[in-house]
Amino acid sequence: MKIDVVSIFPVFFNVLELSLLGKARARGMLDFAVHDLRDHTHDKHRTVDGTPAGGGAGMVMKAEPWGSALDSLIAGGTDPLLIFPAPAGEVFNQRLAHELAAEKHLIFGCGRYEGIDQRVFDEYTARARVKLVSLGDYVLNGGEVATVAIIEAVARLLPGMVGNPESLVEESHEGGMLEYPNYTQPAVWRGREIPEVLRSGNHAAIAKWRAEQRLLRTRELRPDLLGDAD
Ligand code: 6GU
Repeated sequence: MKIDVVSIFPVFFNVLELSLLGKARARGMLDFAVHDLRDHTHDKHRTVDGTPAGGGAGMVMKAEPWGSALDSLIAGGTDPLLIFPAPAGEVFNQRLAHELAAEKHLIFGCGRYEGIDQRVFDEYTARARVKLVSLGDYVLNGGEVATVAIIEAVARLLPGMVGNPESLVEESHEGGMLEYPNYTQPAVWRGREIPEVLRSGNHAAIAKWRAEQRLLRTRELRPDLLGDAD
């Protein structure tokens, strides 16, 4: 998979080297690049923003640097998906993470200030596939944090990224439920025992217990996931 990010804070993405991403790149599963939006300006001050047309508070990101940056990235004929993180977007979840993991080329456009000139969305919606994605119902200062979160969630789903692919199947939010509780040695810690069934060696009983626990936990902590909000 190829991932390009356009941002005015390229160093923001250095954290990705620490997590799974460094591994993915080293293994050649991910071609990841960050591009500084200011490299697509031509004035002395490398201006990326302007005052809002019609007046109002804050600043709006100018269309020209975005046009220059995105033109160069979509030029390769890779049928990329352009993702603009924004509070107005579709709320990100595990289903969408799987959807994005099936793409060949993702381009993230990280907006700052009050947003990007609307004509940028209009232009690229006409020329490419565009998706607005939100992390949740709260406001961040820009798309960078959201992009880091989305890339981490997507990259770990790429084939060969986790040692044991079964751990992907059983984790929280797969199959629309939370994960069952996990334990490891010692058998007793501060008087608290590992549930008997997990030490029984009875694999059918363990699978049954875990399935029950997933349902109980989901009902208790996230009933909305079950769609019956009880
Ligand atoms: Cl993706 N961007 C911004 N700026 N704020 C957000 C968000 C994204 N998701 C939640 N809040």
